[in-house]
Amino acid sequence: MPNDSRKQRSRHNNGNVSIGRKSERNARNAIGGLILLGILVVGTITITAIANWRSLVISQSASVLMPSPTPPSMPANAPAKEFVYAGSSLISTVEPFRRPPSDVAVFRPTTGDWWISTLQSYTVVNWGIAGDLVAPADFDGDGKTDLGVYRPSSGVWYIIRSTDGGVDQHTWGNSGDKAVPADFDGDGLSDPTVWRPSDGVWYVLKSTGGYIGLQLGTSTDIPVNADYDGDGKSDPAVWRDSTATFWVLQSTNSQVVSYSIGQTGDEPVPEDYDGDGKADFATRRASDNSWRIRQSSDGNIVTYTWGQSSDVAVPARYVDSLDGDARADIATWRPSNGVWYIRRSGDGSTRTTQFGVDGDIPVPSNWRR
Ligand SMILES: [Ca+2]
Ligand SMILES: [Ca+2]
Ligand SMILES: [Ca+2]
Ligand SMILES: [Ca+2]
Repeated sequence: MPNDSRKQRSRHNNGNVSIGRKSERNARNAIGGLILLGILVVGTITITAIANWRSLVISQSASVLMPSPTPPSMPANAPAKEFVYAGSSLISTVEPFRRPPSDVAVFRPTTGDWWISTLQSYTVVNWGIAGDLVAPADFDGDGKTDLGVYRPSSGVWYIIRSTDGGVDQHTWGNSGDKAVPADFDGDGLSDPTVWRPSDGVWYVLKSTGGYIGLQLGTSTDIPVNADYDGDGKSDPAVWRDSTATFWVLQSTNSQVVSYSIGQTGDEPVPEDYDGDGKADFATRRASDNSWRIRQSSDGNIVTYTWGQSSDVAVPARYVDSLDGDARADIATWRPSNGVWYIRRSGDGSTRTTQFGVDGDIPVPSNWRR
C-alpha cells in the first residue's frame, strides 16, 4: 500500500468550468437565458452526482476486475459538445474535454533542468535531481501543466503549482512504482498516481480526498492511461506487448475492454488523433516508422509513415499559426540532432523545431504562463 500522504494545496477551477461560466454569462443576456441557466445548473448537479456515484462503484468493484478475454465492446461515438452563445446567437460549439495545447519541452536528467520552448522564446527551470521520474500534470487544475517529479527512493512527489508558484509535496508510492499522474476522479485536477507493476494496482491519491486502488495490468505491461471513453476522467490502461493489445478500465462503467492493434514490439502511442475527446488506440513501429491509429470517432484504422527508427515518439496536440485544431499531431523527436518533427494535423505539413540535446527526455505539455 502507498504511504501516508501530506497535502498542501489550494483548489482552483479548471478551464472547462471557465468556459461554462462564459457561456452562462452570455446566456444571461438572452431572452430566456434564465431557462438555459437552470438547465445548465440541473445538468451540472446531475453530472456531479453521477460522477460521485461512479467513484464509489469503481472503488468497491475494481479490485476484482482483471483483464480477461472479453471481446471489446466499443460504444458508438457521441462526442459531447458545449454550446457558447452571444446573446441569443450561437457563436460556437466547443469540445468540453479538448486538451490544452502542448509546447515543445525537454527535461535534462543530468541537471534536473526543464527547458521549455514557447515559440518566441524559452525558459529554463531547475526542478528535480538525478534519479527522479518526470511527473508533470495539471495538479492545480488551471489548465496549465505543473512541474512535477516523483522520487522513487523516497516515494515523494515534488510539484510547483502554476497558479501561485507554491510547492506541493506528497509521500505517495514506493520504489519500483511508475508515476502516472492524471485526473482520475474527474474534478479537473490531476491526481498523484503510481502504477505498481508487482501487483498491477493503480494507487490514486484523489484530489477530491482519499485514495482508490484500481487493479489493471500485470508486471510486464506498459501503463498507458488516458481518457479513452471521453468523460473527462483518465482511465487506467495498459499495453500488453506479448499480445499487442490495449486493456482499458473504463471510468464511465467500470468495464474492462481490450483492443488489439499492431504487433508485438510496437510502441503504444495513444492520443486523441481525431479530436473527439477520446484517446485513440495507436501504435508506432520503429522498424518501418509506420503509425497505426484506430480512430474512436468512426472505428477506422488509419496508417501513416513518420519519423526515423531512432526517433522518440512525442505525439501531442501542438498548436501554431498553421494548425490549431483539436486533433493530436503525429510527432517524433530525434535525439541525434534535437529536432522535433511534427506532422500538422490540419494540413499534413511538417513543422520542425530544434530543441533539446541527446540524453534529454521530451516532455511536451501546456507550459505557457
Ligand atoms: Ca496547473
Ligand atoms: Ca482529480
Ligand atoms: Ca474516462
Ligand atoms: Ca479520438
